[in-house]
Amino acid sequence: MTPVTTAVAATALDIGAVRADFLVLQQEVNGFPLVYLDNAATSQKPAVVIRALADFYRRDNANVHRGIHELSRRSTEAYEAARASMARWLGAPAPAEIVFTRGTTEAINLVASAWGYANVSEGDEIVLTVLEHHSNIVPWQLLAGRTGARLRYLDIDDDGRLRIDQLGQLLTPRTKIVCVNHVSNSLGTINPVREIARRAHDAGALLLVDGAQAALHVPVNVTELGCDFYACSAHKMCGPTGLGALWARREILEAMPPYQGGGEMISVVEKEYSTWAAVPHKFEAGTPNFADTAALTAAIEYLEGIGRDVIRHHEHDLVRYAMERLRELPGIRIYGPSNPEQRAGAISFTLQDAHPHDIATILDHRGIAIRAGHHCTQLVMKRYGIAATARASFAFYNTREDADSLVEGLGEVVKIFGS
Ligand code: C6P
Repeated sequence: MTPVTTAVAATALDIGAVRADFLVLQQEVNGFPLVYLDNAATSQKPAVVIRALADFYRRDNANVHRGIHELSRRSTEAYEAARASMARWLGAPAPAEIVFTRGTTEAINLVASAWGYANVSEGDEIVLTVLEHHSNIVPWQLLAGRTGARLRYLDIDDDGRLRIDQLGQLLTPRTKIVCVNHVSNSLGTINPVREIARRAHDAGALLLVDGAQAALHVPVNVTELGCDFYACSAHKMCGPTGLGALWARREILEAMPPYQGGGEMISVVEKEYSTWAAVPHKFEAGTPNFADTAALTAAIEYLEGIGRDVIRHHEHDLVRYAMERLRELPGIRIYGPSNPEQRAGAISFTLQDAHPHDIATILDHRGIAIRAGHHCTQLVMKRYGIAATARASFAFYNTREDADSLVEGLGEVVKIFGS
């Protein structure tokens, strides 16, 4: 008899209760129960998050840090509580090291602009990887274009894993920063961030981690990872859209010039110059997204209630199961690590000669939502010599039955396009 270990028992997810929290999942699309497998694009929101947003507007709505009145006090408290929640979720040493942004994209642009222009000059090198989302490429191209810095790229192997062996040759005394995603949005690869941090630091460079696809799916602790910057988006972790966070080590934030100018980020304004507010407010010009931060706290508390290890365990089981089932389809090619241990929720594939958009359309007719295209990772597509993939991406509220529906729907694709 196989003993049930307490570890496994402790990681069981009450999937029925969880799904009941996500009202959006309880609908039919095109006459079929919705199977939502587009979680890498955005996650769904549990009822507590939707309620928190509505409650904030109903009860507490006022601008933060400005008015000395009860509602403004509540709003400010909620805003700073969200910062503390995000710090806890990312394992950050202090809430003051969390800067709220519009999302991962803005967080990376903030670093490329504010840190970049102060620290990168002609002939310096920035190390990226071909596995990056465009959000972690284009801001660095803009910086390189304006400063004369050089971009260098770490490749991936055929299995979609970073060629860490190339780091020795790519890291030089001119390397200022290494930028890498924690989890790939198109291949699902979980990258060895800790090792990359060590190597970058040994070379005298900083490490920025794009955590957009990690924040919900794998345990994140920025202190243990040893990185210098970590960016993520609330909407990909059951929180609201239009909100994200940048974590950076305090001394780095303190040394950085502001990103944008405006209200909230100043200490004193004179005719010719201004001085800056303390970190993190120095980086939060203008009225912040205080209503959505209230909902973010609810999202983080909800996820903490389930438990990160429970989420990871459930998703890992789903990905392993989905990969096994997908491999039954004739002519399928799955991109990214063949070992599910090295993956988080996203599975990219092509199926015979069917165009990924046709695959997505046929699945949509059966109520199954996936994404098709280059997933804002054109360098990954180029690496494999393809234009697009179909991508099914799982979250903790998905089930093995969702994977079965996907495979059944793809069976229909094979029937239509099969040779
Ligand atoms: N990826 C996807 O379908 P924003 O848009 O700022 O919230 O996140 C940008 C971003 C940055 N890095 C990675 C690894 C990402 O996956 C994303 C967003 C979505 O894959 C939309 S393109």
